[in-house]
Amino acid sequence: SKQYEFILTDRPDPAVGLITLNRPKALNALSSPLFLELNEALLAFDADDAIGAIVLTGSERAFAAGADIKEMKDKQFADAYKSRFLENWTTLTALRKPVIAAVSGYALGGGCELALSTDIILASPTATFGQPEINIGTIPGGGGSQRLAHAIGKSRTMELVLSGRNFSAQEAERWGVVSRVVGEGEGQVVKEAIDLARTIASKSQIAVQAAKEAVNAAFEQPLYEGLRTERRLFHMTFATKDQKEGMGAFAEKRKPTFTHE
Ligand code: CO8
Repeated sequence: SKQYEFILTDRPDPAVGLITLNRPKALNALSSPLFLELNEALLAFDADDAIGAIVLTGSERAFAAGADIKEMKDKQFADAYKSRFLENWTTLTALRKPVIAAVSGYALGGGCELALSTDIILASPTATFGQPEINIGTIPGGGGSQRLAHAIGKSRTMELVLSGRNFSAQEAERWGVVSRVVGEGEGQVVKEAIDLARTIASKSQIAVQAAKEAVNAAFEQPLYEGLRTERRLFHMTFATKDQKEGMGAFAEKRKPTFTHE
């Protein structure tokens, strides 16, 4: 597979793409060059028909400690605005395939926002989340104020974003920011994320894509529209071979073989 400078890519299973952020000396600070590579790797896995789900992770010490402060510190408004600084962070949210974040260590600022942009977050007990931008004279810019507010409500989001205090994996689990905290042990969170990705990849890709689109509608549309989106996608599945195979296999008491058609 392609060699990158700031990330590693791997295929722990033929149907699973793994991307590891790899700027250890900077705690995986999300520089622009890193983000270009990340987007390239995400789009390549997304376009690969053999891949059913993608896992995104960092190191034991840091998922990512934020956008690169050293790169940003002298930036001027005109340049940031004209170049749409960091707008390419939204590439991840436009993928068809599910992305699972496996978070160990620091997920701060843009690192927390990157995790929040994925579809499912699994956390190691060591994970530390936070939006500390207020401590350096700015505010979240990668969706943190919006996605946290959706996930955990106004009062908690205000407290975190205005005070800049970090929150633990346990708090993140209690509040529903992450789907679960996995057991202790080095590499455990990545292993469990790969297992989950493999499970998802064993389903019909069309059904998985439709399910992801339906759940996202709950965050992007009013309830009435979201319900209609879901129903239309549900009806759509009846035009697929995978639905015939899935329900046929159930009736015949055998395991389905999905062909993603
Ligand atoms: N940017 C650049 N370098 C970083 C960053 C960062 N965000 N975080 C850590 N580093 C570097 C340090 O400068 C240090 O480098 P060096 O060895 O050259 O001095 C190295 O990583 C190791 O860090 P520390 O020595 O500080 O390690 P500690 O264990 O003492 O502390 C912390 C770890 C607590 C994580 C600490 O490094 C820290 O506070 N980091 C900054 C956290 C932060 O404020 N993040 C938010 C950044 S702002 C942001 O993300 C805005 C997002 C906007 C997104 C917009 C999208 C559209």
